[in-house]
Amino acid sequence: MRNLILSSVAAIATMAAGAVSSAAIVTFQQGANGYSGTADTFLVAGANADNPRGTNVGVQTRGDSHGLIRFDDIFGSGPNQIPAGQQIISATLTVTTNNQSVDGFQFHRMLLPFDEATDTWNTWKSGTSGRNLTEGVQADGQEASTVVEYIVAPGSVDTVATHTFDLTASVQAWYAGQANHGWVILPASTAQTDSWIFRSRDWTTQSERPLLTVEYAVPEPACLAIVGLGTLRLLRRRASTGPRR
Ligand SMILES: [Ca+2]
Ligand SMILES: [Ca+2]
Ligand SMILES: [Ca+2]
Repeated sequence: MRNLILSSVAAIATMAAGAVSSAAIVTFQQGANGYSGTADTFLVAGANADNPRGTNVGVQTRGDSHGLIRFDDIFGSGPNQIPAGQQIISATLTVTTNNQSVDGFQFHRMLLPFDEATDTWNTWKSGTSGRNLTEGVQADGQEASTVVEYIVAPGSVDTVATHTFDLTASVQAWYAGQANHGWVILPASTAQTDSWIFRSRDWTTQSERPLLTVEYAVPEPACLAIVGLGTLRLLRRRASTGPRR
């Protein structure tokens, strides 16, 4: 009986360890695994201030240009979605830079929806639907969050390469129920002239399109509940086997 109890303890320990190692990774990239929920575009002053750039193969940010990107349909019970009742461990965005920049940029969570098919530099000064009267998107707590979700430090996207940004807090907030309107990428200064362009979801080569990677796991309280239940059963077994000894 002691051996049985010891083996049960070992099984529970394995179960607890297994819960930690059962973390799953799901990726979202336009055209991969049937995913088609990426929306991306940029808003730019000047000649294209009234022209949507949603079908452009790049997302451009600089002093007078704001990048926008969103991944829809990432939560749900589908085969390549994040199911309910999990814990988001990490979330990263990986992009392929094809026009590098020495400048700095920052990601902010969008608080209002955007439409890559219709939105432009000038539609974001409409004064309607929550939008303010200034061209482009502002991190004013109205159009976009004042919180910087990720700082792209000067010099960190100065090569033609893939670049990855930790945006865990955003995905955790969306998973917790906040509306997922994606991110705006703003220049650190309106005076910046060195464009940063990464390949959009419209880029021909699927593997070079923006990639959202999310790792999730069974939340700890559930693991503890399983262990607790096992301990309770053990104690009962000890109690029931006690008198036989
Ligand atoms: Ca696009
Ligand atoms: Ca605006
Ligand atoms: Ca550049």
